[in-house]
Amino acid sequence: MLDRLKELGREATAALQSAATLMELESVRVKYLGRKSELNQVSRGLKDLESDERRSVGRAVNELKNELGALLEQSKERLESAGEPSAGLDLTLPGRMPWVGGKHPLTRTYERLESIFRGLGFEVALGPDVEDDFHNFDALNIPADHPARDGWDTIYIDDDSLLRTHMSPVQIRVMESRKPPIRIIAPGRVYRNESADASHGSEFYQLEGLYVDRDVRFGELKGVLIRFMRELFGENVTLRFRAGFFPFTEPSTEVDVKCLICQGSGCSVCSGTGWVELLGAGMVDPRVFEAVGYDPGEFSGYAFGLGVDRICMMMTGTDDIRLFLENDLRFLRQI
Ligand code: FA5
Repeated sequence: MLDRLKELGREATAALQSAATLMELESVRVKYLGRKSELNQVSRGLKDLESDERRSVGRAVNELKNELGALLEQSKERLESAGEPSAGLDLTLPGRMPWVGGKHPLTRTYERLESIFRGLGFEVALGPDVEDDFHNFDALNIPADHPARDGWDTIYIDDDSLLRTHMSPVQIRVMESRKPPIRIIAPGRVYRNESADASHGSEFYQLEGLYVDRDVRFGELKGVLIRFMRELFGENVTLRFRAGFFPFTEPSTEVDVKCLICQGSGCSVCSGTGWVELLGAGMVDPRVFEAVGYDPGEFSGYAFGLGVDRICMMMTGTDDIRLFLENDLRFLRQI
């Protein structure tokens, strides 16, 4: 036994002295001085030895432990002074990524919509948040005394300036500035003086689309909207085209998607109906063409306006539109 201890001592000394890193030193310590080391086993077996042998082996074990302990300290100092990092550092652990922020879910949704429509040949057009009556209403065939104005609860700034209630005024601005063919999308924030609930915001985002050329048909509008919805939600999305009314389109339609929050069984987002209205659309009314100086006998077109927040809700499974503007990082990090 004493011979074996001597041999063990020689091996451990050589290993401690030749350890090149603190990590290597730590494994040498575990091997020769750790709980499962041979030296520790000898130590634990002392009680089974005859008393003479127990005394001599016990002394040799203690001396060896002290010697190796001192050697371990020396080697540690040697490596640390040579610039080795602490032995507690586990280089195999994955790093901690710093939080670098990210895009708001509404921005991500808009970017996705833009990329789909760009792929379908649309370019982006912009307009001002503060509009006048002419662009927000009159040119869109909604004169001052028209009851349809009630449909947009308007926030006026003064007699003739207001916060745009929808993105359709950008259609007018684009048509005023150029001739067909026109194929644009107009994204932006809109404002309505209405009280918010799970699916209605008083500030929200819309994306308007407009295509004007010769001989544009309703079938093309339907085709573009179906293609767009399938690109966005997948080929199996269930859509519903309902007859609708907008003063600036005729005929008009509203398009609903089967609620992706409750899969159509009814929830607060779809008000228990199983369907969520995502957009309004239709063929541009001849009176709109007249307002911008186009000949309605020569040109035809379609327009649509979709709710970006509602689409974002469907894409992210968010069941309350108000969460998007609360800026609670716990929510924003989650989706
Ligand atoms: C309009 O604003 C029309 N300008 C859309 C349009 C454009 C029709 C071109 C025809 C041709 P509407 O008010 O329905 O329509 O709004 C369009 C979409 O915006 C709705 O389908 C819905 O997805 C979204 N939306 C409407 N009101 C709210 C609201 N309060 N909160 C969140 N999203 C809304």
